[in-house]
Amino acid sequence: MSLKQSVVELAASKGFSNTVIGALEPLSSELVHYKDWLDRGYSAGMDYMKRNPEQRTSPQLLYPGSRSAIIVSVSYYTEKPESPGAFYGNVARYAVGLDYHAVIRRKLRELRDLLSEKLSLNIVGKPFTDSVALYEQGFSNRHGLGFAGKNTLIIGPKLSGSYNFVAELFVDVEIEADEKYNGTCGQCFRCGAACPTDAIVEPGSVNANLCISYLTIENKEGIPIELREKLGSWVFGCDICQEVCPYNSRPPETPWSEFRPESGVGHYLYLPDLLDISTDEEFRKRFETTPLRRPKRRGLLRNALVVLGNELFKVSNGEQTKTVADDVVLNVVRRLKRFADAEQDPMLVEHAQWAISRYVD
Ligand code: B12
Ligand code: SF4
Ligand code: SF4
Repeated sequence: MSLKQSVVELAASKGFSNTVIGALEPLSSELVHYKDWLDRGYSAGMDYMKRNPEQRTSPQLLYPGSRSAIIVSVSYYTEKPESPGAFYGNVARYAVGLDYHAVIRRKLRELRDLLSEKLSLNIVGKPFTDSVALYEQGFSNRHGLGFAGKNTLIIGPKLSGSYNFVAELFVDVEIEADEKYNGTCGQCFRCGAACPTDAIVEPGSVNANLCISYLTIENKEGIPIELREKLGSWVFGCDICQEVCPYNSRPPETPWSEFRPESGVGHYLYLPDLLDISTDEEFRKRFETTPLRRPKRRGLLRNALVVLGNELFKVSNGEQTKTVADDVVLNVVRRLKRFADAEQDPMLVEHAQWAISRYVD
């Protein structure tokens, strides 16, 4: 069995869905698209994306001594139950369990040790996912982990779909690199049609300024008023452009318990309770081990206020499909008023007032 076959088999035995090998050459053609994306202002407030695009597209600079990269994907998909009802916010599937950065790094270290043991090599390897200056989309697309869908996500072969993380183990052994995978979206552009904010500005380009995922996770400011309604019930991230994708019609479930909803916050958050988190310390205690820590208390409460406003609008216009008792609704309005009176942050106060204004008596 070749070295590559062994790597692929051992990675599969650890639960990784797809594994390919990347060569450490500069991603020169990908850099052109990346720079164009930046020039159009699509990176919004993510200043780290603007820093040194050449470095991001130079995998050979990332870890001196490495000779190849084992590029893997792993499913984070779990079935989403029906919403428990009014005032619950939707959590994107990638975030329902434990923080993937730590989980994947640990699994990749285990893979490195397994490779060393089974192949009788002393492999030095560095594991990464979504945490270093590497254009992972361009890199994994070039070496056939999947193909880049029109929603820009990597869609894996054999109906493994796009509900997958992408990660890399840079190793100091040379392994034959893989070529591009020739998948295609064909004539489909369902993701573009379904995106509530028209963030997929053209096939293969997402303008983060408009993307709910950006607005609720990376954005450090308020949510622009004209986009608040479009968030619907998404309190953290957004999966719409994946839910409508035909390649996700039978997604494989995650192989790891860490990504299951029981391990983290789950698929839905009861939003009025978030208003009781009054300090950063309390917030950390509740969310530290999950991806929801990223926007901090300020960001997550901002999102919750917008979704509560949308829920109040729905309830008071009879658009909520499940019956909600009047006293429950009035209690939410009271909690919002209390929050607006006690909160020190002007941005959050403004969002709370907006939410209250969405309730039509
Ligand atoms: C910044 C970022 C974001 C931003 C910007 C997203 C974007 N599309 O650029 C925001 C906050 C919006 C975001 C959202 C999400 N993200 Co994000 N994000 C990243 C990050 C850190 C960088 C992405 C990047 O480089 N963007 C720059 C642009 C230029 O790249 P791109 O457009 O995606 O490039 C592709 C296409 O444009 C196309 N392409 C190539 N050449 C050309 C040429 C032309 C002319 C055209 C038109 C297209 C094209 O192929 C490229 C490769 O796929 C990566 C991790 C990393 N370090 O790479 C994770 C990453 C992309 N995110 C990920 C995830 C899971 C998400 C969400 C699904 C989370 C959620 N549920 O809320 C959403 C999906 C939204 C979407 N449709 O993109 C995963 C995706 C895994 C996968 N299977 O693809 C990644 C890889 C993290 C990881 N390591 O697993 N994300
Ligand atoms: S994540 Fe949501 S808002 Fe962003 S591009 Fe996809 S559908 Fe549009
Ligand atoms: S919904 Fe259609 S166009 Fe969009 S990524 Fe999936 S297959 Fe491609």
